[in-house]
Amino acid sequence: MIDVLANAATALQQARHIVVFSGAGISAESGIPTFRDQLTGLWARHDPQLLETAKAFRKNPALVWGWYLWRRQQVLQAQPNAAHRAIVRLADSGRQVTVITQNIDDLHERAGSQGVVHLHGSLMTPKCFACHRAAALNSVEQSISEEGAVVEPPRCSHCNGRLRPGVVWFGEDLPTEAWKAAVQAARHCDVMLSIGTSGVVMPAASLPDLALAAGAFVIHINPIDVCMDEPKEMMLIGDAGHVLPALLERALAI
Ligand code: BV8
Ligand code: ZN
Repeated sequence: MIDVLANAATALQQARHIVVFSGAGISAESGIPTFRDQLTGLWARHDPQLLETAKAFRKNPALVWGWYLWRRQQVLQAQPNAAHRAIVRLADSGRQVTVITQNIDDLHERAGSQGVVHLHGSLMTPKCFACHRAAALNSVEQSISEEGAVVEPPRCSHCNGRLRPGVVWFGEDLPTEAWKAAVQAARHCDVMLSIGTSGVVMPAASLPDLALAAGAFVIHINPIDVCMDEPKEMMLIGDAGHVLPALLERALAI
């Protein structure tokens, strides 16, 4: 029986540059629902096409704004978990760690991670739908009673356009600098820890392939097997909040 944890620990020990690539699964243990989990997943209750596209916002801005206000409120009530904190310890171990996330929550930052690359934007950076200028965060001090409530988006102080969440919707390009930094890091890392992602949404899901093509090890952490069984791929089955601290303990005694 191959001790995958031992092999993963060895790869991590010898790594100088580590990329952490995270998805919704890393925030699941903080109480933030993922997208695809059958019952609890956001998409079990909502059609992303009706809420996560510019077309949806044009059609019903109050429904979409309410949806993101509800998600922001959930994130503000949540705390980083053991997986977010383990990544900070890894960076403190003197290795170069680049955190690339698909998540729009700020739990990596609240755990203490620096320079987090947000491929799909953030709930904390609203902007104007018309002039694209960033809006002051305090311009969205609205509370929302329950999921699905509609809330009229505030107006832009520059052009009076409607404010929108600073996230990347389907059909929208990723932020250029963020994508360039992510590709660069994936191509130059020794190990990529791919944590809590189903690997469906593009182009983000192509990053582990880029790392493998550049000769890096890719270590997946997920309760379900998402491995493509490439030679330098390893699959650690389990919850990130348990597996990642165990891996760091084994690899670096931290
Ligand atoms: C674009 C922000 C250029 C908003 C998001 C090529 C092929 C096919 C389709 C396309 C393609 N290229 C482009 C597309 C279209 C589209 C796409 O990929 N569609 C998919 C559905 C097929 N991509 C785009 O539109 C992208 N833009 O390509 O622009 C362009 C322009 C015009 C025309 C063409 C191209 C923009 C995509 C970004 C969309 N915005 N988020 C918001 O959040 O509301 S995507 C959003 O969904 C997340 O950010 C994330 O990326 C994705 C969800 O995936 P995961 O994070 O992986 O979450 P999921 O629930 O799926 O999985 C969770 C995993 O965790 C599971 O495996 C589970 O087992 C695991 N887990 C659970 N608990 C734990 C755990 N793991 C560890 N521990 C636990 N405790
Ligand atoms: Zn504006």
